[in-house]
Order: sequence, then C-alpha cells, then structure tokens
Amino acid sequence: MTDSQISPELIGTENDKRASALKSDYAALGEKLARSQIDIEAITSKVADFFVAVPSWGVGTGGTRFARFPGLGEPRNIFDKLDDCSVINELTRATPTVSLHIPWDKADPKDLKAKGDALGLGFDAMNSNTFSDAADQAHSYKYGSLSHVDAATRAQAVEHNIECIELGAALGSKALTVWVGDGSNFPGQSNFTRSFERYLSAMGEIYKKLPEDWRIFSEHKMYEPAFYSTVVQDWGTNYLIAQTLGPKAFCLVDLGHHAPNTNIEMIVARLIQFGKLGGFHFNDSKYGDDDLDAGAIEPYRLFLVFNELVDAEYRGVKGFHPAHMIDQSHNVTDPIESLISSANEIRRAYAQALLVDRTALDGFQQDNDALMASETLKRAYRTDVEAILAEARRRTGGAIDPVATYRTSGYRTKVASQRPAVKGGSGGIV
Ligand SMILES: [Mn+2]
Repeated sequence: MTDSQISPELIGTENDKRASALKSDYAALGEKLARSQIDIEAITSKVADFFVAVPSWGVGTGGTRFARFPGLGEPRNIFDKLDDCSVINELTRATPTVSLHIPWDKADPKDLKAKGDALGLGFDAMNSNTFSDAADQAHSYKYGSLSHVDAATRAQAVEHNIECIELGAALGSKALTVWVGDGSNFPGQSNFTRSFERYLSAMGEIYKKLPEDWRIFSEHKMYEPAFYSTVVQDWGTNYLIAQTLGPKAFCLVDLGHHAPNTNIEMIVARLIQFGKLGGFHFNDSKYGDDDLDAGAIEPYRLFLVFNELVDAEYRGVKGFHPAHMIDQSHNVTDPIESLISSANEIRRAYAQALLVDRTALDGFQQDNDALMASETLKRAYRTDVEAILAEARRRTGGAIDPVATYRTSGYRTKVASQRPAVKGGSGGIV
C-alpha cells in the first residue's frame, strides 16, 4: 500500500466519464491496425511497460539567465519534490522513478528511501553538480571542475561525484550522470588538449569507484555556460570518453544539447552500433538548449529517435538498455502538467515507432525506393495512438485524461496552501 497524492477514487470517477468513448476509439484503432497485421494488444502491453524517469529538479518552476517566475506551491525540498513526482506517476503510470541532483536533493538516504517506498517511487541515475558552487565548498568551479587547472579543485569535484555514487548506492540507483559546465569563453583561455586530459584523468578516478553493477553516463553539450568552447562538446568527444574509461561508461544524449538541425537520430544509431548509448535526457528545443517540453516542437524528430531505438530492440542488440530520463525547464506552465504531457509524448513516439512495418521498410531500402521508405515511416507516425496510450494508463491504474484529472484534483491549490509562496526576481537556470 502506498501513499496516494491523488485519490484512486477520483481517478476512477474521472475515468468512468471517459471509459465508453475510449472503448470505442480503442476498438476502432484495433480494427484499423489489424488490417496491417498489427495486434493492438501487443502494442498496448509494450507501451504500458515503457517508463521514463522524472527529474527532481523539473517539478520546480525553471528560469532563464534573466529571471525566474515561481508558480504556486513550489516544492520546498526534496520530500515535496517527491510528492509532486508521485502525482505524475499516479496519473500516467509511466514515471515510477526519479532522478536526483546532488547537492540540491541531499538528505539522509534512509529518509529518502523511506519516502520513495511510501510513494512507490524508485531512484534512477544520480546527477552530480560541479557547474555551480555549493555554500560550504573550499574551491570554486568558476573556471571549471573535473578539468580545472588546479589539482585540489579537480580532487574536490571527484570527491563530490564519489559522494553521489555512495548516496545513490544506498537508494538503489545504478548509474551516475556527469555533466560538467567546464569550458572557455575566449580563444586561448584554455588548452583544448590539456583540459581534456585533465577531465579524462579525473573521470578515471570516479570510474574506479563505481560499484560492479553501475554505469556512468557522460553528457555532452555544445555550449553554455561556456560560450566559446566546452570540454565535452559533442557526441564524438563523448564517445572518446566512454571508450577511454571502459565498459561501464556510456554516452548520454540530451536532445537539447545539439546545434539546430543536427541529425540526432543518426547519432543515436551510431552510439547503438558501437555499444555506447547510455540513455537520454528527453526535452525539445527550437534554437538551442531551450529545455522545452518533449515533443512540443519537433515530434517527428522524437519519433525518428524512437525509430532507431525500436530498430535496435527488434534486432536484439546485446546489452541494449538505455536509460530514459526527462530533463526540461518549465518556465510558463505548471511543471507537473508539463511532465505529465512529456511522459505521454515520449510514450507516443515509442508507440508510433512500434507500428513501423520493418520488413516493408527493409525491402524499400534494398530497392532504393526512397519515397516508399519515407512513407512507411510516415504511415506509422501519422497513426493516432492516443487510445493505446490512454488504455495503457487505464489498465495500470492511471488516468485516461491525466491533465484533466490533475486539474480536477485541486492538488496545486492544496499544496499552495501548505507551501509558502516563493519570491521571484533572481535569475538562474534550474
Ligand atoms: Mn541534461
């Protein structure tokens, strides 16, 4: 028995209102898919088993370098954040794990574990933070962390990552994600080769401390906070890191960390081919690292990424189990609603990718029939799979319409009365 933030009775009542329409839509879609020899039940069952981790930092309102405009009932600490994460999972049944960020979420592991257990939530990859200074630290990360010119600063950053592993091990996490803001703002400020040597050496120290069944993910980012060069700037450098460190090291692809128009799905294919795809930070972007909601801008690209993942799944690629995580910043929406919607969009892309006729696609590729190859993908992408997503949620205790049910629950108003209002004003990307 777990603590519910949203009453199961409310979910039941709300689902009753929509059950009959869903039944018709699901039957109609099932009939349509059957004409293409697709068993809707098999797809629904796969979708219900697909999960994505919610970032603890995503349930607070985000901000930009200019300002942050807090919403009502902002979580005050990691325990409030876990309550909010639970709301998302209770309504979608797609997000049973939370990814923590240290030191933001630092607490006694016993208390964190007890809270997670009470809510029925597990802990996904741990995230270290050496891109900002904690109040009590001896050395500043202003000029870098794992690649810093000063050995004591590098040692402090290594120690922090080891602390994240130890905390994660106590919580049942199995991975550490490392993203550093290290880089430079001026040509000549930093020696590209020396800084990367220092980074690799420091990462090697962290790697040595990984428990046997853990993985380490390095995350590349083209720019920001450094605007001229970044130490881990792209997937090529990221691949070199994973290769250099060893078999427990993998690359993490954050969809927003690429130049506009980059063929991300092809990067995903390459990393799968060479056994180094560790996982994702899902989000969307228009211009740069905008951290917009997954599927909000380029849902076709998200589908194409999933097309590569399903292709690998069908080919039975050995040791293929990428971690799925969301990493977004919600500036103008209720973060809970954005995360519900994003979890649905990610599942939608997965469901659509499952509908691709892979035998036909292979045939068109062999025949150099470019138009029909493209049409084969488009046919799957154009299929409205909402009934499959809703049915998967309904069968697992979630809501047929999770955002509407969330609004009906009055959860935000309730927490706003318990959590003091936060003043806005200061900038800062969260
Ligand atoms: Mn990320």
